[in-house]
Amino acid sequence: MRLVIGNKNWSTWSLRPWLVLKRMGASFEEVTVQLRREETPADIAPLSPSGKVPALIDDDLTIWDSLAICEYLADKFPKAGLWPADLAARGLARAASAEMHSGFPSLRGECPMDLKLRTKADLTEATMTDVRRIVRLWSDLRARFEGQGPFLVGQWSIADAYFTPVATRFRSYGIALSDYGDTGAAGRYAEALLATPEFRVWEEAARAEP
Ligand SMILES: N[C@@H](CCC(=O)N[C@@H](CS)C(=O)NCC(=O)O)C(=O)O
Repeated sequence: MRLVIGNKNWSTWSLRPWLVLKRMGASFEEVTVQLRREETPADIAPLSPSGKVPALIDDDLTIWDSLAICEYLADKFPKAGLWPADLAARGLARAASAEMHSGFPSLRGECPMDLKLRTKADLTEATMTDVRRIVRLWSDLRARFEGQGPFLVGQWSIADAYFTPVATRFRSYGIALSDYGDTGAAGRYAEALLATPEFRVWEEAARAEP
């Protein structure tokens, strides 16, 4: 398998399936396309029909879009446990991932992932609303699955891949979750996401990018 990704410092959508592949211990080749360049569309075109990264190339099949790639991997490798076995936990993990994949436009637009950045941002009301919702979502699921592990629904799942870039944004833009309703669980969850060995490998590679 080959995973086509963008720059590690910026490409949140690439980070998600990359984390999933690493977490499951899959062997795959990374193909990196430099984003934000004049030649970027021409470089992506032969690799991804949507003109966007990530894309997973598995023999003669190309799957584009981060969530479809994660679902494809979960289907192809059912023993990897990429979604929880429990029906309720799986439904909730999927709902959280889908909400991230399609939502929070204000946070995404105002606070793009930049792993090297540390600042204190003045957020707009719309972004503050996004942050409050994320804190609520994380707090509710952590309360429900607290006894089952440190991740969103206990054990690590695709949902955690979806929220790892969000945790980096909170860190980069100096967003204190306690200002948005967190009583501790959301902050601890964000720390757990940033502490996984897989994310640390990605982050180190991002730091080395020019
Ligand atoms: N919904 C898509 C979004 C993919 C996306 O927007 N990728 C960006 C990079 S993170 C991209 O390829 N942009 C093309 C460009 O910068 O020219 C997914 O989940 O994969």
